Amino acid sequence: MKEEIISLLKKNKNEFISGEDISSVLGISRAAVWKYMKAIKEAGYNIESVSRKGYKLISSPDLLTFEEISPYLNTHYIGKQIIYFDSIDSTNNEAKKLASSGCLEGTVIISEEQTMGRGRLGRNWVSPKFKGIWMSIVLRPDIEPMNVTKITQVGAAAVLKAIKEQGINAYIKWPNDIILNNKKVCGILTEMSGEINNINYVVMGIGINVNIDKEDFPKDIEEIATSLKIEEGKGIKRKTLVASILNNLEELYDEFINNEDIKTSIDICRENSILIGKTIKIINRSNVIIAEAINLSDDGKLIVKYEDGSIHEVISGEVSIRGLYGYV
Ligand code: BTX
Repeated sequence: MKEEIISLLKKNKNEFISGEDISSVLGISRAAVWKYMKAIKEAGYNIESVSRKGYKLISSPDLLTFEEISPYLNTHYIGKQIIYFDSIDSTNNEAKKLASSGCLEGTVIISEEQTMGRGRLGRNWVSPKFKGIWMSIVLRPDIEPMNVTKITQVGAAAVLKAIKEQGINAYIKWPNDIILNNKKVCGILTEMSGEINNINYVVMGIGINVNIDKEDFPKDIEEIATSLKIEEGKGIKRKTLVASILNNLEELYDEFINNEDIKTSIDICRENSILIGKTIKIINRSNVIIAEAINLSDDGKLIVKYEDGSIHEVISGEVSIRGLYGYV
């Protein structure tokens, strides 16, 4: 009911709507209107209430609910369902549950905080409340399972485009990080359920450090992690950034799935790569190889030159990449 009242207030923006009108439109008592209005104000909505005139919405908070994000969306299916949590263990875990019980493709699970956010290979992902974008998108691609790793590149390209639309110059660290001033500002975790030649679903988890302050990062990652706010010196509106990521994602993902064409995404990853031209360490379990990153192949593999001059293609999912002297 809170959602319905917020959407009524938004429809009547700049005007008062009376408690009586709200109660008759929504079929609830005046006392219930008053109770919900109190909860809506507590959630951060600035509402002017004047006796005999009613309620007027002055401003909305930067919450990542469907009501706040949807006005900025121009997608057909991604984000048409946004399942919102105040707090959750991991949006990827929830997305996997919903995906296996048949939720629609494009369903987005988003939470203001994660208590057990996950990175790749069982690593953790720091996800403090109201300070980032912690979301997972359920996809049902009709492609060969071996091509699923390419979806991470589509996600990275969508996030990079959205960050650039904010006027911020970031880079992609193949395969799944976005980098700002040599530190990690976003990570992507793509997980799949399927059989040898059939995909049930893919969950793409995106974590972006938006308004995190320096002191929010634990000591062990403060050298490698940063946020848009730390680097830009000002807070960024999360809801428009979410919408812009989903808008870009649908466009690039459709191109990949419908036309089997990943060119636009790979071009974005290549043009904005922080690795190409650098000497890197390729870490595969305890095995470390020093190589030069030369290019991205058209299907999203990292092309590297070993010290003996031989050329190899690295498939994401197998390895971690580090710079020779630091994170990138
Ligand atoms: P990754 O394995 O590449 O990165 C994880 C590593 O990054 C950690 O071991 C730590 O060193 C560092 N790290 C942890 N938290 C942060 C942070 N907030 N910013 C920068 N560096 C950090 C990257 O995995 C994939 C992360 C995906 C996160 C999303 S959030 C929504 C979804 N739900 C979920 O549980 N995970 C995904």
